[in-house]
Amino acid sequence: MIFDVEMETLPREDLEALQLKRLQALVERVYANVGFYRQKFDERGIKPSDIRSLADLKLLPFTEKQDLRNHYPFGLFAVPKENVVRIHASSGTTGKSTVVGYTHRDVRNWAKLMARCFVASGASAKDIIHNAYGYGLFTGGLGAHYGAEELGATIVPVSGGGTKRQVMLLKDFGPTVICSTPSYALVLHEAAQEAGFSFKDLDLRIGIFGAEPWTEEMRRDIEDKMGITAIDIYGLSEIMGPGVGIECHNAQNGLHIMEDHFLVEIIDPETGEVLPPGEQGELVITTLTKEAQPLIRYRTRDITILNKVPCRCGRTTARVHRMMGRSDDMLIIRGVNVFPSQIESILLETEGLAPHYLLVVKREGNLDTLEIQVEVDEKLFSDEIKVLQRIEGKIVKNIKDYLGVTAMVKLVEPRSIQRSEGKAKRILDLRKQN
Ligand code: DLL
Repeated sequence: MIFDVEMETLPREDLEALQLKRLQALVERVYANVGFYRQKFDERGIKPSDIRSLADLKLLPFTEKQDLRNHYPFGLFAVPKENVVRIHASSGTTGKSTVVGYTHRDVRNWAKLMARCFVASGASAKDIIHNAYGYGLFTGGLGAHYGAEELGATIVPVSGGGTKRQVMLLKDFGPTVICSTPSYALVLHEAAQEAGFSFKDLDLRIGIFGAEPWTEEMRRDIEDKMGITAIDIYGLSEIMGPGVGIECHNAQNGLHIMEDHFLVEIIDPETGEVLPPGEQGELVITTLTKEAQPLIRYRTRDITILNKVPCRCGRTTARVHRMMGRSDDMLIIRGVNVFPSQIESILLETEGLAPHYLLVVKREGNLDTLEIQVEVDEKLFSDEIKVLQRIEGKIVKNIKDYLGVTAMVKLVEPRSIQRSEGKAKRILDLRKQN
């Protein structure tokens, strides 16, 4: 099923005509109303009327997270403050948080896009949705909440945390859909097992997971353990929140971008040059319809690949590969670039390991070292030391063979790695603390 048949299946020609119309209106709007953009355009000698085709997008300047910080909190609003009905903000672990505003129409559009997402995932108005994304300044909770209501489904607004209670509600309310980070879904499943049951004993059939990187191997692990279809959902607060893109349950192969609202490009993160479909690079997004805080060519830092091949689900929208990492999370270990997701794939292909790990990066002298702490499952834990050593050796070898990096591997006890109720913290970079 498709929620907005007209928009999600527009012939590409019509979609691109709509995108151009919206882009031209956007450029006019930001030039007239946002000092930051007017100045950037003037510096480059660009006038809104210079945007005559979608290809002219490349004339426009990029927007970076730092630009939002420099204009903290409301400096990039394109409407008077009284027209803003909602504020969200990112947690700001690496500096001041970034703030986002929404008009009434922005909130309505977001709800509709999230309703599209639910339907793409295989859900319908008949479903009960357990929403374990955090409510509050984080966009996950309220984003999924409004979308579920727009669809007419039943939403259970549990938010993150209170794990034992969540497990009870999963049993008592019989939700058919769960929304959370993939890592928190694993925490909930673990807690269910402690309470004596498995997700497989419940009515759950779909998990809508995002807000943090995860891999195909993690998907398989989750689907096997929980007996559900695990769907990848992408978004970021600066652009809107969850719902910028989602996989369809028909193909589970790439995330459909809501292209009537977001114009996407893939660029070379070093040079800024636009790359063709099929090439890996940084995702850049222009918001075509946002009123309160539109962004032009926002550099997400997320690494992916654009795919314009039509999907068998019938949607005509372009897809992006599941996020392969963030350019700022890429570890450079003795000159070799590694994404945490590549390590996750290798770990989860190794039998006997649990999907909980921590990558500890240190500098010893002038050399970077990588230690991988990974939990073993209960069964393996009771095995002989020799067996454990053999597994450590196997992981070290696979990481060297596939990624070209020498790592130390430390198998740790079940449940010894810290669990998170939202986004998992998987990298401890001790180099940054000195
Ligand atoms: O995480 C919005 C969201 C909520 C998305 C719920 C999906 C579900 P931020 O907190 O601003 O917003 O973080 C955005 O999280 O740039 C990515 O690096 C990462 N991210 C989000 N979804 C995925 C995903 C929300 N499916 C940042 N796969 C983004 C990998 C993801 N990374």
